[in-house]
Amino acid sequence: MYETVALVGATGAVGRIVLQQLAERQFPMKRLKLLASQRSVGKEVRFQGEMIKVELLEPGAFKNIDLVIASTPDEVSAEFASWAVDAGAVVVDESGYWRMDPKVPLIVPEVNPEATLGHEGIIASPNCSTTQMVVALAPLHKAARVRRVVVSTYQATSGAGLAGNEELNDSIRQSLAGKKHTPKTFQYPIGFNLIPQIGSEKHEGYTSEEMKMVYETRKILGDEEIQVCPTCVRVPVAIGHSESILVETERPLSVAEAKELFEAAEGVTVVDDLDAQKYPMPLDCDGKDDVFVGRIRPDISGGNGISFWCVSDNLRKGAATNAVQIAELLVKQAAATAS
Ligand code: 11C
Repeated sequence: MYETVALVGATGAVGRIVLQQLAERQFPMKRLKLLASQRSVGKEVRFQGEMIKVELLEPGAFKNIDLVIASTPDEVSAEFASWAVDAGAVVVDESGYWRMDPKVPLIVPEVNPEATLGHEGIIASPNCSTTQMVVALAPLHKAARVRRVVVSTYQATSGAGLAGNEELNDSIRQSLAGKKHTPKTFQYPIGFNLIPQIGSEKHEGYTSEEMKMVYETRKILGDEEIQVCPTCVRVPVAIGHSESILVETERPLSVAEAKELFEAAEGVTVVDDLDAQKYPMPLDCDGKDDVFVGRIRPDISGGNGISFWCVSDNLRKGAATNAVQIAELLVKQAAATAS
């Protein structure tokens, strides 16, 4: 089973929430080891009332470890994952490095849990903007086959880690003080601004973040014919990515049917009453694990689509919660195999 767990990247924005989630969800483990780069070695992190020292991420660090949950930059994951797998551990990886590897399942437990069964030691968790979108699209895809998606994102600064939120605060402070803010994490000052670029140019003017939404959506929903046209925008919000989504399905869906499908879907909460001014907003979704959907309406531009608004805590369902849910799925599958 998965009794000894190593968390790689415990001091980062996502790592901290993974720790909270392991405790809140009472993940059934006997020992937790914290690993990080040299910069964080020796720091102490509180977990369930106990202080745990961060140890060095090195080839020998995974001896007697059953399960690794990792939130690191791509290049770190590229290096350490084989150390862990060679030592016999299963890695649940939140970086972008392994996601599109054909041998690596890319998992959102509410959507494609069965895909974990063929894993060869590494399981990837998707990009946060993809995760919330596929949780919402999955019930529509199952019922009516998704053909085309046009999505614009409004992504929180915490998507860029702790440094992103520090920069948001600095930028707002400097702006209010009438001073010039020199950005380090984002391309431009983010306070009182929007930046229509996340990642670098990847394909025909689309950024790496946008192309993740294209490729990862197809892999998770298991349909290479789904067309996705994304625009990813950084906004001055600390936590919670929002998305405006227009989805076209093979079989036309009415608004009432789409709403019923959302309401019945695991991991989706519908907040949709325009007259009562009820719709999902980042401030309300901060600290929650579900994907929130509202503003469900028909495509009045002549297409066969449904338009909706989707918000989720990018550090929780977009990252930490999804990874811990994958770990829970592994435990469940191991118990089913053993019985
Ligand atoms: C952001 N979505 O908001 C990114 C962060 O591939 O896991 C996560 C990047 C990734 O900047």
